[in-house]
Amino acid sequence: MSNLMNLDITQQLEELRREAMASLASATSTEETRAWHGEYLSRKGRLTGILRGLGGVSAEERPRIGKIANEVKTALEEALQARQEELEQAELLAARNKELVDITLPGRPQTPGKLHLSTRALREIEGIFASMGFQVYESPDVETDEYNFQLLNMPEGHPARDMWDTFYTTTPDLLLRTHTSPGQVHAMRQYAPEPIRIVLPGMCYRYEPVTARSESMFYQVEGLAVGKNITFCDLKGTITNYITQMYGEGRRMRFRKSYFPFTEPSVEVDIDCVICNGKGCTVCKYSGWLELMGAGMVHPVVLQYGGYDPTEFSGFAFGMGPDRTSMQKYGIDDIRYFFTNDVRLTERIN
Ligand code: 2NL
Repeated sequence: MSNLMNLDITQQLEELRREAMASLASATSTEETRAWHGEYLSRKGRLTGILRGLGGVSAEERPRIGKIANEVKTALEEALQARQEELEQAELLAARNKELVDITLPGRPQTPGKLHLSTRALREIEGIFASMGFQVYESPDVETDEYNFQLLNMPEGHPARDMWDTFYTTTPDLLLRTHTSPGQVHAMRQYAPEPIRIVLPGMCYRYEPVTARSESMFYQVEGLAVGKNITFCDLKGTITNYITQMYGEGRRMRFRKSYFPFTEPSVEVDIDCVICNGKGCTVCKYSGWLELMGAGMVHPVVLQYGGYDPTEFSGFAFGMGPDRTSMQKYGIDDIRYFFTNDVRLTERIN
């Protein structure tokens, strides 16, 4: 009876070893090896279960069976250790490969920086007028009431002041220019009585709600020519040449009567829509025409304020919004794009 039982325990141990080894070999993760440890080697595991049976083994047989049990235990522990290391290594490698950068892949292309569309428009316009002998003149964004209004034929209380909702500073009479025209007066006063031909690009400010069509800050480019015998024909010729260089040969052009306090007579200059060729589209709001600029002959009073004798001198002037010009030319439907720093705007013109 005792011998039978001993044989049985020895067999059980051998069986357990075989089964455990096979099971361990098929474990595919450290998680599985931990479960395997629980099943075979833990305090509640199957090896312990078999060894409980040792209590019924005779005292002479116990050392021999105990030795076998220990051998099985050691063998399983060593096998576990080896398998665990193997799997840990594989798991580490797999985790690393998942994050691995393939250094043989081509790099992401760097997009070269580009000038802002407003800057490009300003330079294009400046270049065209430079070809006709105009110089670029710049002046401060902060102006006095005198330069922004009074010297432009708008004394205090003049109704035309209502055309500009102005940002005032906390210093009396100091404001953000509502147009670049005060710079033209600076230029006249600097150069009179020499004849001048200048373009004046710069930021202007108006206290207006921001919409798709108007921003509270915006670029303006003004032009001014003062000299002897300058006529409305010179204005027409200059603007015609500008339109040809900017939009190509053969555009239709029209002048409509208008009003500005600083010019007389005053006009608005339109060309037929460059998007639909005058058929009507969203850019020209189905009118077939694009408003390019305001213009006119410099008002005698303004010439006088600028230091030129209006009986001897005359001049023409014009003003346009270059961002609006770009919108018309490239079909951009919202002026706010010019301030949102989205590089896709610069891609419009390439
Ligand atoms: C517009 C109209 C204009 C001027 C600007 C000007 C300047 C001086 C004297 C006379 Cl110093 N005129 N500038 C003249 C006519 C129109 O701008 O709608 N601009 C966006």
